[in-house]
Parts: sequence; structure tokens; C-alpha cells
Amino acid sequence: MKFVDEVRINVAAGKGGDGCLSFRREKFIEYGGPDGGDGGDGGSIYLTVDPQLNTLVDFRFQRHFKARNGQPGSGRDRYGKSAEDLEIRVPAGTFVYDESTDELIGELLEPGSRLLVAKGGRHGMGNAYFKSSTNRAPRKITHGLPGEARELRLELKLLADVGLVGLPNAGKSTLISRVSAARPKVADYPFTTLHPVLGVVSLGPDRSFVIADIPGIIEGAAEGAGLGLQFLRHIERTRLLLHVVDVSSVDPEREPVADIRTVAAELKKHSRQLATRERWLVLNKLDTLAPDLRDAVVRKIRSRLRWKGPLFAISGVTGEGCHDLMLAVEERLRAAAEASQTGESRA
Ligand SMILES: Nc1nc2c(ncn2[C@@H]2O[C@H](COP(=O)(O)OP(=O)(O)OP(=O)(O)O)[C@@H](O)[C@H]2O)c(=O)[nH]1
Ligand SMILES: [Mg+2]
Repeated sequence: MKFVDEVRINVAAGKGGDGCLSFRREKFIEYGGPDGGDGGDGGSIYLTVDPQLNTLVDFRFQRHFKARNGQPGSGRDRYGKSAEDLEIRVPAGTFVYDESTDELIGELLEPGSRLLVAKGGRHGMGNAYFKSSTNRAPRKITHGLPGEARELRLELKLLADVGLVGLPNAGKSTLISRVSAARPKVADYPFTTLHPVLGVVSLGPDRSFVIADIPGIIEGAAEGAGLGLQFLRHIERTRLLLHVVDVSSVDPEREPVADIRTVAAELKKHSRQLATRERWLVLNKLDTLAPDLRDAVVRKIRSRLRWKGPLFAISGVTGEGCHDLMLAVEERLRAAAEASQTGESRA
């Protein structure tokens, strides 16, 4: 069971620009004084919180970060330009460790937090700097210093955005394996999943969310039947539930509808909070139905339940409909996050 998202990244700050060795050369001035300027500072690297992010998966696409070097100084007392600092965006709740020493460098808990992780090298001095009353023509300069470089380990304690609920064998673990890197055990007997498993669904940079696979729920679970409802606390803080339903071999006249009601009733017994949480129906194992029957089965379930909410028909085994479902989930989560943000800023 892994509740922690973890990545290793390399950061290298920029080197300071060297000081310049130069003397004024102008017509009619024979011994011009030193005019070599100082270099610029190398860019530093900071981590900052981006409230839109909720996982570290984007670091799978990019692991190496390098800030620019400072420019060297030049003649005529011109300073080199300092390099801009580099900001790396991470989700709130990220803990930052130095990988080689295991030292906790800092934590980024709230929007606005900023942490220096690699300091840029200091600039070198040009020879103009070393001019003095005793040395009017110094040939001395200093070099810019190297920037700090290190390997960081970022850790984020994951909170699930989406919870999978359903009867045992409905195909919850199959679905999470299909859409994320999580690999819970899948088997054709009930209660294969004994502990919640989290997976990160990544649809591209800045478009990811966390999904939780939990054990199946059966009738009487609130009273302790099966594995009980204890594990539901793991999905208490999700925004959305995907209710996975097996529509395969069972009699389409009645079973899926009864199954759906059973799970809904148990959720209600557990907490009002979960019972009223936004819940989408995911009719699974579509591949087992003859193509010309599928529409009818889906329509029948919808009408018998008088279901007004979102409903998807998928196959976790063939993958049919899974990507579209994830896209819709991501869109919904994004809209919810934006709505709560504007709500907050108005408050
Ligand atoms: N044909 C077909 N079989 C599926 C599909 N999804 C899951 N299965 C099968 O259904 C059985 C149960 O799948 P799981 O993913 O373990 O179900 P679960 O909901 O996680 O079950 P528990 O962990 O016991 O609650 C396995 O034999 C799967 O191969 C599907 O889309 N089509
Ligand atoms: Mg399972």
C-alpha cells in the first residue's frame, strides 16, 4: 500500500560570471586604467507551491533542472548580467529532502511557500575592482563560483480525489490498473483487495489526479459483513465516487440495479457525507455483452434507477471507454477546484 508519491530530481544552480581583465584603450590615452567589470550572479533554484497541482507525476517528464549562468563582466566597466532564478512548481504538502544526506531541507505546505534548494554561484570581480592607490594597473580578477547542485527527493502524502466503490469482483482493481501505475491484485474471487491502494492518473502535464481502489462492499457491510466499511474513511475526503458495476453475466433485467442499490444503501449507513457525495455510475465488463445488446442494457439500468447523473459504460479489460471516463473525471475535478477557489476568494 503506497500513500506516498515520491520522485528524485536533480537541481543545479548557475555558475557566477567571471570578472573581466581589461584596460582602457583609447586614442591618445596611453596608459588607460583597469576597466574590467564584475560578472553576474548565477541563477538560484527555488521550489514554489502551485495550488493547481496535486501529484508529483509531472516530474516523470522532467527530472533535471538547471538555472542559467551569470554573464562574464566585460571591458569599459560593464557588469555581466545576473541570471534569472528558476522556479520549480510543486503541489502543496511536498517534503523536500537532500537525497545524499537524507536531511529534510524544508516543506512546502501552502500556496505562496517558497524554498531555496540550490543557491546560484557568486559573481567574480573584474580587475577594475582591484585598483588601489598602490596598484593602479591590477591584473587580478576572480572567477565566478560554481552554483550549488544536488539531488533532491520530493515526497508528497497523497490524498485521493476519486474513490472507487462497488461490490466485490465488480472490476475496481482492474480499472485502476488500466488507468494508473498502481497494480493491485486482480482475481475472480471476492475480496481480492484487502487494503486501499492509490494510483495516480496522469493525462499529461498539469493534468493528474489520485484515485483510490478500496475493498468491495457487500450488503450488511455497515454491520461488519465482508470487510466492513472501515476502509471507507480513506475515501471520505474524495470529491467524487466512481461506482463500478458488473453488468456481465448477470441477468440485465434486475441484478445490476439491485447491486447498485445495495452499495448505495451501505454508503448511506456509513455516513451521510459519503451518501451525498457526487457519484457516477460506471457500468463495467461491457466486453461481455453482445454489441447489439449494450445500448439496451445501459438504457434499462438508467431508466429503472431513474438515474439522472453521469453514467459511463466501459470495459476495464479491453480498455474501452476508460480514457474517456478519466478525461471526464479530470474535467470535473478541475471545475470543482476552480469553483472552490473562486468561492474562497469571494469569501
Ligand atoms: N470480461 C471482463 N472481466 C473483467 C472486467 N473487469 C474486471 N474483470 C474481471 O473480474 C474479476 C474481478 O476483478 P477485480 O478487478 O479484481 O475486481 P474488484 O472489484 O477489485 O474486486 P474486489 O477487490 O474483490 O472487491 C477479475 O477476474 C477480472 O479479470 C471487464 O471489463 N471485463
Ligand atoms: Mg479489488
